[in-house]
Amino acid sequence: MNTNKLSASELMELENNFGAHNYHPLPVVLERGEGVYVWDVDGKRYYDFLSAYSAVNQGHCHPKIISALIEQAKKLTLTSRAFYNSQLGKYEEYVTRYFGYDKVLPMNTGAEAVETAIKLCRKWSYEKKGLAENTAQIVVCENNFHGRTTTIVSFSIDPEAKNHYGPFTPGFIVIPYNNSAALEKVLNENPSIAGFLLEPIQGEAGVFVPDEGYLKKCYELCKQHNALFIADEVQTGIARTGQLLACDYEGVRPDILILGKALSGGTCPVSAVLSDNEIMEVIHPGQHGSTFGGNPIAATVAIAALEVIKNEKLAENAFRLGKIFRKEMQAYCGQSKIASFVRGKGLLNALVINNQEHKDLAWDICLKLRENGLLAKPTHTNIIRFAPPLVITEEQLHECIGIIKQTIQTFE
Ligand code: IF1
Repeated sequence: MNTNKLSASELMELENNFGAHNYHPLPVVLERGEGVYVWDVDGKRYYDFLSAYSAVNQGHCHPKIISALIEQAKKLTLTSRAFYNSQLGKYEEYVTRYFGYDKVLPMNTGAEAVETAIKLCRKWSYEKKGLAENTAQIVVCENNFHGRTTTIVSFSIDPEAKNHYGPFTPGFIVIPYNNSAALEKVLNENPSIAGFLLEPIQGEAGVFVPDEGYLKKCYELCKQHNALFIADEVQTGIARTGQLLACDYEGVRPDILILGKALSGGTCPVSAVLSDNEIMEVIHPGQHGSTFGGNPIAATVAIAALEVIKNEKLAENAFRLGKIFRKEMQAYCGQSKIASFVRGKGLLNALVINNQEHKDLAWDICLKLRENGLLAKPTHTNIIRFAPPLVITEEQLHECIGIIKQTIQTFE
């Protein structure tokens, strides 16, 4: 087949025919991106309000990140960790100082970093806390999303993500989110708790923001019971919520911090697990690793991606513009029959749609938004996530708010 000049529908058909059907994408075929914009194969331009699930916080194809990627790609791409490479040490020093930890363990995807954190926590609990072998329990929350591996879906409560993938990994206790009393109870009743793993804001659950004080209270409870507080900031981290980390809002410094997505500005899979020596030193040569983890391209690109966050004050921008977005959208919701309310922090926001009379309303709104030049994706049938690249300007944001309001208006 001549793959030079295929139409959008031909390209979608190819994916449909030759790719596994593990996604249901919005019908738009993208071929180019720059900053807050993406273009489809017909040259139509859109505002990207998904940002590859927060992997492109720095904007599409940020010139500084792309330049770092290209320059390093021309020199050395992969050595494996059987040898040292010229970039990894510099990155490890940079990222640990940046987030304030002793050490980093580099991986690739978010799920791998979560797996790494689980292994680290378990090993720490046997070697430092003194739990009996194979008894460690990790507490997690209902409606969590931490990735797709067999162990991670073992403690999911979403049947879509979990069903028919068993048998499942034991060693996890699920408690309600945003309920520190539930954590206190489980810590009091069970002496084998190694740690508590949570998202500081639940992303997949529909941008569910816990009550103020929840993270701090949970952190304190973990300290009282010598359990590790493990924050999955794969989605919330790296300026998305208006602070460098969502945990920063409550002055909580996780014992183990998990990062991914925007760590590479969306150029290649780069994830990281950060902790202090007391924890990280339980892992010795041969006990954990990855062929690609810590590769020279990842190391170089991650420094550039983190520099952009600081230099362009993206956390500050997300904080300020997020307030404007929620204020404007909340005002709209006040006089709307179908837009119920908006929630979120920084530029991680969700609009809850009343779909009682029209089940596919959120999907249909997203199709209309696409027509009107803005890309967003519904989740859980009635929630639309709005998460533009953090380089968006106030003027652009106002234009986008206009598009969103105008679009929803046509469904009222
Ligand atoms: C998919 C949502 C976002 C994550 C947290 C770890 C990972 C993720 C907090 C794993 C990944 C994704 C993956 C993506 C959809 C997505 C998502 F819709 F499910 F909720 F971002 F909003 N921890 N999140 O959110 O990272 O292994 O994918 O690199 O299609 O599964 P990964």
